[in-house]
Amino acid sequence: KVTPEELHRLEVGYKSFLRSDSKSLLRKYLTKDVFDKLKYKKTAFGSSLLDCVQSGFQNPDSNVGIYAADADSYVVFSDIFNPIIQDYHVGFKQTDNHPALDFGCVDKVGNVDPKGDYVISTRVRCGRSVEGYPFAPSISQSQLWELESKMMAVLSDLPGELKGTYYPLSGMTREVQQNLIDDHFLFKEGDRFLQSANACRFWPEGRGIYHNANKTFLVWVNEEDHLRIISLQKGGDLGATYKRFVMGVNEIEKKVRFMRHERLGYLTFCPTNLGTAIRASVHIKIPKLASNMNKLNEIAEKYHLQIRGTSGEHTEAQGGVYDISNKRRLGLTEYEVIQEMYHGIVELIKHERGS
Ligand code: ADP
Ligand code: CIR
Repeated sequence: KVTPEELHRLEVGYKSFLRSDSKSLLRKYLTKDVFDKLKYKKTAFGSSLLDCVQSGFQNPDSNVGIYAADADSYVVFSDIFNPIIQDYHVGFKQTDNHPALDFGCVDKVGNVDPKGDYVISTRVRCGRSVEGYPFAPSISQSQLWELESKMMAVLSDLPGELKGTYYPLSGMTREVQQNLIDDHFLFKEGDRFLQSANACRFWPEGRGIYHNANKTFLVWVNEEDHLRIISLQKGGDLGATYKRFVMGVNEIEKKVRFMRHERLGYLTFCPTNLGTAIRASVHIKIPKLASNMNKLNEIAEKYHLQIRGTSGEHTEAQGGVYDISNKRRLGLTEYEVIQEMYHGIVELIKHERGS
């Protein structure tokens, strides 16, 4: 049961949230009716509404503002998750089901910028949660260590091009860590959205990064999600990047069971990552479009693209370099996600060229 103290903190938090100028999806959909209906509820794992919304309450500049404190939160607090999911993933309704996994024909995916005029690098990543382990706010220190060792064993067995080394965050020098972050390989530290969601407990214990020798295949362990599986390379060859990504995911899935929900697909901590959990992005220089942000935003909306800064979400573009990716991940297959991103980036480049 929700204790009187928890209820009090929720009420106080909600009141000040309503006074903020937040433009988050949480602000849009957490009406008084929804709030009053959900404020007494708890999940089977003991999480409350506050555990899901405290990040959005404490960071009114959130885009979304909610995380699933545990897998059951998507069900118990569906009155707030469903409208946010429908809005973010552009039309995925409460009655819709996410399609079955379908990577499609990886050899059919092309280069978004064959002449190499605009795209600096291409990256495809997915989030995965591992069966039997709670999400970040509830995972214990020993579970973090256990999951890390399990993943170290799995990763040390990867074949061919995927072969690499695991580097734990604890014990890593500041300099090595910062270089990996600056080169866009490693997750950043101290993300205030994750911290206030209670997702950084025991940091840096149990966290780490695996990568192959030329850093084109990477796996993040126990950051926002249990796993982030990443393929990254210079230039615009989405096909090659995607092919390596699919190979990596398939190899890992031979040894690890991922959490999957009948309606929502792969389960992740943040509702924006549900479904395929794929974000396919380019680092791209588009100076003409960038000088007309209204136009750029209009094109992004039309093709369901999301624009981020050079160092990822909640950062600014440096030197005119934007991170542009698919926005939707739920309600379409893996192959469709990649096609959507491919098509969007090609159109964007057409506009930049002015043809
Ligand atoms: P996510 O893991 O959800 O994609 P971020 O937006 O924080 O999260 O990005 C993680 C890192 O990946 C950042 O350092 C970002 O700059 C880098 N990144 C994303 N897309 C690309 C890309 N196409 N090329 C190079 N680095 C990229
Ligand atoms: C936010 O709401 O801004 C953070 N909690 C991060 C949400 C994930 N962002 C996204 O747009 N994919």
